[in-house]
Amino acid sequence: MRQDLGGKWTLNSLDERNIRVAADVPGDTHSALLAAGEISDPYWAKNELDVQWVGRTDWSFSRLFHVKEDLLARKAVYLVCESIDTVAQIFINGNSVAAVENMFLRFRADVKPFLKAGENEIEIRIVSAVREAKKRADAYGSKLHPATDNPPAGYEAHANLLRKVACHFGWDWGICLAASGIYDGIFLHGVDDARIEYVYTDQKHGDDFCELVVNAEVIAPSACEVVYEVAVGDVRTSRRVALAAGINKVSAVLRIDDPDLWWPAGYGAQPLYDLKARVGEDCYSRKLGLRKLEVNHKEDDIGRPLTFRVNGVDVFCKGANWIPLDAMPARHTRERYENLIDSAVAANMNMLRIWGGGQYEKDCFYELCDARGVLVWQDFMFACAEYPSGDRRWAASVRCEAEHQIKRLRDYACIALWCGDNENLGILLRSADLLPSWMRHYDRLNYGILKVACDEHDPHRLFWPSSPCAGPEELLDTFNVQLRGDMHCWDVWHGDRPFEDYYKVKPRFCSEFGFQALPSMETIASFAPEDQWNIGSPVFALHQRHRRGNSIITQTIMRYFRLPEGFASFAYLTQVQQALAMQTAVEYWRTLRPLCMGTLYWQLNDNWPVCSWSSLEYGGKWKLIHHAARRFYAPLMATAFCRDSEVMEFWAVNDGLEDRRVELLLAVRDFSGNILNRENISCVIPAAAAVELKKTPLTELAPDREKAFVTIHMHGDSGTFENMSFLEQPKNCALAEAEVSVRAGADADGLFVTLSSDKPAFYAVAETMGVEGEFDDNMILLLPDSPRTLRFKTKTPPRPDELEKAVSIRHLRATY
Ligand code: BMA
Repeated sequence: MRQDLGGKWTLNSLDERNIRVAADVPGDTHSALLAAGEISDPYWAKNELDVQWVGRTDWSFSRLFHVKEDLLARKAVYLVCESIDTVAQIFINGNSVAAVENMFLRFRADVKPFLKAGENEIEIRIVSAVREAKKRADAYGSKLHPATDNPPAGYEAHANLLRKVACHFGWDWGICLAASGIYDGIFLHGVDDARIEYVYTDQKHGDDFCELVVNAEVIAPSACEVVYEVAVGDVRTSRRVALAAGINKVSAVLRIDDPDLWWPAGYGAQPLYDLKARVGEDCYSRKLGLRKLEVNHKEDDIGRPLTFRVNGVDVFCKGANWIPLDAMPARHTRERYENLIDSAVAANMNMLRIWGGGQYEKDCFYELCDARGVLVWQDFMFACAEYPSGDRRWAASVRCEAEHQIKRLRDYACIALWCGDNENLGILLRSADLLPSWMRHYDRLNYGILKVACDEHDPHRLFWPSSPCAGPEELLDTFNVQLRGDMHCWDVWHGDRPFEDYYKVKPRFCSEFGFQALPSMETIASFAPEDQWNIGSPVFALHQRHRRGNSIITQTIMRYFRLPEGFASFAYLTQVQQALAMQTAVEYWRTLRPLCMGTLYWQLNDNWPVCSWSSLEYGGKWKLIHHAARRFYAPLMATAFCRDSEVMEFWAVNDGLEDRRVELLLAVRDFSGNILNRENISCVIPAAAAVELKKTPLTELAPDREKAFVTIHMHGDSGTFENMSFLEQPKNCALAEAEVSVRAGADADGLFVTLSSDKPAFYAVAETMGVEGEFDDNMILLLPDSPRTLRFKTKTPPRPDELEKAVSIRHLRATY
């Protein structure tokens, strides 16, 4: 019997401000204060600076609730809180029930002795995380290396002392709010006999069957005998089990013949079985995907691979890194998760990495990944810092956290591996002065706690000690070392290197690499007044958290392009260059398969409106790179690039399980669009392979590389794929001025616009400021006599003539 305690609570400040406002639970401090008008929108302009006091204040969440006699008639009445953020004391009717200090742990305790029939009060007092973290840092025996680079100067940076989302204190893309609150479920659970705590299955796959051991962890208030019933799809079994008082593990074995296997997106369907378990009167149900997952990281003749294999098939992992979807946790709604995950899948992604500076995600995240076929690289929540694993209390809490999260998540088909942290090993190996103490802390945490928990509770999944790293037991800084394990390749961004430097890198699996861009004008307008639309302005300085972010962006524009006129053109060009950076890396690395078997760029999403490496803006709007990702991650892709400045290589990549016959037209054109040189190739691109189509010296392709460009048109059963490459940096090319015309219309499939151009128009983008909606493609090449039709997706369709009026076009030549 459950009684939900979510709903309207009261939020009080425990200071002289004496603020008292209504608060939604689940919810956070800032969302409640914003709704009550106590603070202004922290995402607007420089308001962040005015709300810093919220994270420095102690808060109390409280509510009254009515308890009925029949709840109190139960043997035990548990209070269950999925996540309390973070250091807090729980009171019922004025009695202190418990202290909590880890938001990644579920709290559960029998509170029956504190309850009475009729009206009751619950209060959760949360101390300021900012002050508490500082206090603990000062009290810790030695100085712990905090995540210094990332929280902006002036903020306290000791998130490593608390079990709280690290980026709540700010990151190099993240606002510092240090929100606190009560998240996910909070309820009373009255029980008489056994209750199910966790259910988890072991899958053993044979040729045409899957043997499932369905284990349940069951808690019984006293010894008893109950029936344990399990059903998976229409196969069921039941048995009587004797339970002792306390924690019990019960199991049942089922055999599913000819199972419908679960596949990552692009490799097959995602059938999910209904799993139901019952122990006495307590029931449990979930969806379950059946698949065999292996990870190959055995030394080979090149180095050490990292290859994910699902149902015997090696999967080229294509995706991005995931950060928490909003700095105000009350806004973590299922609808927004769905929107982002759908956008990832629409861009042909099949893996997301949950980055260790954020949070173990809500169940709905993993449910959606299971349903859509998105593999999940799951970090434990440790990032870029030294952790106090020498502290017994802290270590015990993290042990419980790891166990809880593994047990909670291990039955999701999508989870592909457990990873100890983000970058701790790499950073510590570079910090010679901190090495001995940090190495001890790292070893105790990653090998002494996390690996042990994985081996015990999820022995069939790989534990990867850190990202990046060369693999279990190896101590190698793989920020730059290639050919072993996973790599974070940051030289182009952090090292101010040209995009062509990606051609010098051969990763086995690149789990981070990225390039920043400004968000769209629409998103810019949502955080900056018009007089601040300039990256030198104070508002832009605050909405850019990487110290050199704006200078790297600007300098790179100067490397490749002519200086754009006007802020909107500048913003557009930053998005074009971001897309080109990632396209350069991914297309090349995909041609290296099977040497390289994965690319996850940094980063998929934003947790507030900001200039960052994301491909989806705050709110989910696609940056141009996301449109480019749909192409550079296409299962069947063709590309042309010059690794040295003299030769152009043409490649095709097929990630699919079937050979593909394709017809290719490779053309060299001048800037009026005339074909100077063409070649038709008809060939088969074998399954799971990259094929070099040809290699041509640039001098043979075009006498003057500043006056020509290359187009690729590939056609086959699975549709058409197009790509283009310049032979020279665009700023040196003699681009023709192009006149693009727009015609809007509507048909049975909805609204569309058709774009035509008299001359080649590069990276052409259609925008609709003021009319809400998105085009299904963007950043395209418009060739004369080849109009392109873009579909317009919107919830509130305008008339075609209104759409036509709202559309504005940008393209490269029009920026100067
Ligand atoms: C990597 C990530 C993040 C960071 C990003 C950009 O190091 O793991 O910590 O936000 O680079 O600097």
